[in-house]
Amino acid sequence: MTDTPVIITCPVVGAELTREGYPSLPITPEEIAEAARGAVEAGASIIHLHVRDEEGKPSQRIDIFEMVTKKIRDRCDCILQYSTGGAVGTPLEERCGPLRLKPDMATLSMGTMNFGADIYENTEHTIRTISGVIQEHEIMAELEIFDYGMMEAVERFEGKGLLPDKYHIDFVLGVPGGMTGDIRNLILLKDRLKPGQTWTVAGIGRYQLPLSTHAIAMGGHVRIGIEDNIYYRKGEPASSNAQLIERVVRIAEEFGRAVADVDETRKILAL
Ligand code: KMH
Ligand code: ZN
Repeated sequence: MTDTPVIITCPVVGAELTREGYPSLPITPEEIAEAARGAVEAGASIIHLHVRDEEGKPSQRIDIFEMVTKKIRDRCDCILQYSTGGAVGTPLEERCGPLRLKPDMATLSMGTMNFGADIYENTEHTIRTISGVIQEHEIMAELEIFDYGMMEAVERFEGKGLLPDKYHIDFVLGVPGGMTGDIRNLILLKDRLKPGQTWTVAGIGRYQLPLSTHAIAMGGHVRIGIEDNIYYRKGEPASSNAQLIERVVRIAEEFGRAVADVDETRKILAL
């Protein structure tokens, strides 16, 4: 067991959820910033950020990212990780747009996949382009791995010199179309990592709790929040991002791992 503090990343809103599906979904800049503040108070040091437009629709508009960033920065100290995935079907140029605001981190999905009934498109051109913009703005990349082939793609792209020199890895398990959150999948993926590579696991839906627990036990880090899972337990919606985080903090304590603050997170990720 490692005694490295656990980094908690919180995806506070995501792009897929609606108020119909989750009535207390944070949507306005004010609500998203408040949700981020609550998540940071509960133990998150990284906020994975999507934003919504005036109609509550997922958006990659730069002005909204700027406004939400300011509101979060006014409320709390955290590492901001912008989504470059956006929503399924967001044009590539829009996906890259907010990166000109130079967030601390940004996501980079490593391949195309079925995403429920849709297609989440990340062609070689998409990956090259987003990776290029991330490097141009000297942003720390988080590679999003939804399937085993994407782990192999990391090596392929790296071999061609197309990835940033250093990056963090996030295994996103349980999206219909990608790998499930079966623990054996996490073990398989982790075994493929280079020595010393930092990693997080994001369990979707019912996989969130078991995968978070295993990541803590296996020396990894945890992504936990409403974008990935709206339930605290079967049939009981989570009251907030913070409620989900508080449970992970308690589990980490039981395993003897502290929760990383922002400075510790920067050190662990060499940000
Ligand atoms: N909304 C998904 C289609 C990311 O943030 O980089 C993509 C996503 C990944 O959420
Ligand atoms: Zn996301």
